[in-house]
Amino acid sequence: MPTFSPESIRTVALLGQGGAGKTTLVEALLHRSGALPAMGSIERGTTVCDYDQLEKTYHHSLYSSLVHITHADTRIHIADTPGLPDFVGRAIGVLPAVETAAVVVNAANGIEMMTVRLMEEAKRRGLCRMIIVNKIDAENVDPEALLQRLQTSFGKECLPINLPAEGATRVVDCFFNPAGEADFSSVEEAHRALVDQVVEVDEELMARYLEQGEISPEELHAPFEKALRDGHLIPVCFTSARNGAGVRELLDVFVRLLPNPTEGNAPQFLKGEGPGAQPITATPDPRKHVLAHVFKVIIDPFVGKVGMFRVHQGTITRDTQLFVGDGRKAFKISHPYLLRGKDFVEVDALVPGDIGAVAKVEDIHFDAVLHDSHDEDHIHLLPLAFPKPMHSLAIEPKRRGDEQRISEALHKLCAEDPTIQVSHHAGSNETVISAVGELHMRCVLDRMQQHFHVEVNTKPPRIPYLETITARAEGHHRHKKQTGGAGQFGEVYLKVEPLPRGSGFEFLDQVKGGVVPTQFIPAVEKGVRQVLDSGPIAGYPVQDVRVIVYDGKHHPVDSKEVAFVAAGKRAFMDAIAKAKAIVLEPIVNMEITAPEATMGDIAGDISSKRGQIQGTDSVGAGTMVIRAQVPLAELNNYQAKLKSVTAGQGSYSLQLSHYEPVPPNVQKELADQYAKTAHAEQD
Ligand SMILES: Nc1nc2c(ncn2[C@@H]2O[C@H](COP(=O)(O)OP(=O)(O)OP(=O)(O)O)[C@@H](O)[C@H]2O)c(=O)[nH]1
Ligand SMILES: [Mg+2]
Repeated sequence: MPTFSPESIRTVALLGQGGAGKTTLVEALLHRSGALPAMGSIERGTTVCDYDQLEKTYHHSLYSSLVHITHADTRIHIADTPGLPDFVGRAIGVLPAVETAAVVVNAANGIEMMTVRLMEEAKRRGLCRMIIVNKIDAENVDPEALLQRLQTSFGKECLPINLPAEGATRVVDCFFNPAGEADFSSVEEAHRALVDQVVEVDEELMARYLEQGEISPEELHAPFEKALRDGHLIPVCFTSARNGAGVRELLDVFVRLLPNPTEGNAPQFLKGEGPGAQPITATPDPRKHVLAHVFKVIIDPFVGKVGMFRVHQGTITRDTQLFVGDGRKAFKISHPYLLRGKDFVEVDALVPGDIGAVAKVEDIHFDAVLHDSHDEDHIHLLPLAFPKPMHSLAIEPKRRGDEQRISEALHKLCAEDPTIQVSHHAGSNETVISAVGELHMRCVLDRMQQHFHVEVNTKPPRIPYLETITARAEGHHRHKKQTGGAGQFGEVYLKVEPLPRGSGFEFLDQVKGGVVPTQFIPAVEKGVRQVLDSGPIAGYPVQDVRVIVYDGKHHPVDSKEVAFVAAGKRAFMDAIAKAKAIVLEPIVNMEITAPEATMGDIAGDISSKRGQIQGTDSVGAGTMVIRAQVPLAELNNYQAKLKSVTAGQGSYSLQLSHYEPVPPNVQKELADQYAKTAHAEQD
């Protein structure tokens, strides 16, 4: 396979709402370019990109996947991404690998939640953006109205490069050779609107345009790229992946109008950590040092670890030695690959703009920078904004003895997917998996079973309640033991006081005259701390308490550490029992994004969950954001609830805000449960 120069490479990510037709469009593009004799289909599970068994089961892409197409002597790398909200992290993950984000809109459904979200994300990342309106062949579509809505939502910069024609069986070009009849609007007008918009970025060209009335497409090339880079132009193309309308034209647009790696907005790398980090820009020059970024890792049970990376600088060949991040041990790329769905295609060299893969390199991890010189370490990419996983389940092995294998499987899954988190809660001895949503969670569990052959039982995780006190109180204990020879003696008087919320724990020594000798004070503190893990009401950790030891007694022979640990513990238990303890619950900040029409139902539901609405904002395209504070304990299964209220169009994020006392009835319930389990343990 020939090596292309960076100038003859294009990189595009297809993004957008689930079901918009991205995966099918990749089939159509592959077929049109001659790379596939016949198109596969989602329904039969035969597409190049959705090759995973779970993708075939769900009829949706769950992972991003890559193909490369040669068209008009140009190599086009295309990343197909998942459009379901749970997997948005995997779509966002590929953004650092491409110059252009092509957001695919379903002509039948119009602008949807993920359309808005991904348009925003691509803009934040500084990518060139274009919109592909797909499914123009479908029933009841109105591409004219949709084009207007795109302009209202994303700006007048959204201008058509072509328009549907002959009842959406083909498209007519409005840029290169504007001639012919479109199904709506005028080709001539669309052409003029494009040129008007493009010349605005170049004053000299604009003057000439006003004088001559026309500018050739060649002269428009450089200002076109600038307009894309500046977000001054968002080209719109129309396609039907099903009947092939606009597919060849889309390949032409990719080749002739999209930026090559030297024309796009280069991604921002940083050298060094923290606030002192210096921005550096990679130069897409094949002769310089290698700089590549790993944007995806998969752990295949057969092939092992596969890292997918984008080359930003330098050339990678069979002999290239590369370092992973700040690692000191180089590895040799013995086989540089391109990917085509699940297939590896070996190539001689990868140059800036190429998206390649390497297998069986253990040190490779997600977001790693690969380079070939010690001068290039401590380089990383500006971090991506991944959704925080908030859907949690506690797991335990179905089969005893599987603990180790489960832990290994989880470790691998986390290495692949930055939106999965695993934590272990010592208090409840629970292993908790957090995923972005219910479907994401189901896929994680399915994958554990299919690829790693481990099965788990799941249950909702315990809510991390806390306990605290609301009144001052005094406590006392005399520990005295006389068994045979040496005795044990220690006596402690202490006070407890409530502290402001979030202060934690304080321990003060105000003993006068050495009645409790200084060397035993740490023992008293140790005893007190033993109680902190398990509060008096329901066994949750105790917080925001000050303990002051002010008096006591010792014995010259029998006083020893154990005696004061025991006395401190008992004295603290005595005090806390009188200090009007309460249970605190975590309150989270919640941000719900959903269609405007569902806002009433959502707000009502939040109020019924003891939540407080703090504000709402419109984010355009009929979409609103509600901000609220809600007790975490009320949000079990919220994903399912929101899904039913919004017909799958809503999404939400959570963040811990603060702790508040639980209502008395909840406290009683927790106390009763605790009493029951404590009883059960005693029996
Ligand atoms: N009528 C019509 N149907 C299409 C077209 N393109 C795709 N479809 C159908 O739409 C459905 C969804 O297509 P996909 O290609 O899976 O959509 P996607 O954008 O990849 O969806 P996710 O992977 O979930 O993000 C499938 O049933 C396709 O056959 C089109 O141009 N016209
Ligand atoms: Mg897909």
